[in-house]
Amino acid sequence: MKLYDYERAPNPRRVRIFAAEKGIELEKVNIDLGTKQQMGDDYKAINSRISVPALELDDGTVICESVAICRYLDEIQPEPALFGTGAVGKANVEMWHRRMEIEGLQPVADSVRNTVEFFAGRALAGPHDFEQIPALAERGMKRVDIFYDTLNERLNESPFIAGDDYTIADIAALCAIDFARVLKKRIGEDQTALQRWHDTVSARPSAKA
Ligand SMILES: N[C@@H](CCC(=O)N[C@@H](CS)C(=O)NCC(=O)O)C(=O)O
Repeated sequence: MKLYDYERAPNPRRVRIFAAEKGIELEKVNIDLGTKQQMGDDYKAINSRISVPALELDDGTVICESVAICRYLDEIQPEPALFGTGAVGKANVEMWHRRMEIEGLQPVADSVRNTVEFFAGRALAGPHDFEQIPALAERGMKRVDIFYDTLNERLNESPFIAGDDYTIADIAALCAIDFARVLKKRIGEDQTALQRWHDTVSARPSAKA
């Protein structure tokens, strides 16, 4: 299996961490987003939506979308159960994971892509070009501040985001928070539960995958 990857990007990192937690080794193929390699014909033939990650199976099947790739990896290697267990447990992980995507990854991406010069004319990943909208960046930063506060409150009552166990919700949140460094956003000194959680999940070997 080949993972089309870019080390500094948050979405491929979600897959790398997930695979590492499962003990699955993936052959990594670097697609250099810094030189816009994703827009070249070679990569377009693999993923016409010109984004990473993409997972190519040995039979040539290509799976795009980081969560779809994680779902596939979870099917071939169910342990540890990073999507939760049982009807309520799975729904709970899904709920927290969606929140981490919508309330964390999305506003960080809005802020980064609507401010950083590199993304001028490319405010959204994908095959269509969009100009930056500064108001979206401003709203994104407010939402990022709220995200950190909400997460800190949650982690005051729970060791991990979805409860007692490390799950895909922790992976999404870690990738959002580490990507927010681009915005010079840091965990506040008073956000001690969030800092404790960040230290814990960052110390797992998978965080370096
Ligand atoms: N929903 C997609 C998002 C993928 C995505 O946005 N990938 C970014 C890197 S984190 C990308 O490929 N960007 C290429 C570009 O900006 O042209 C997923 O979860 O895989």
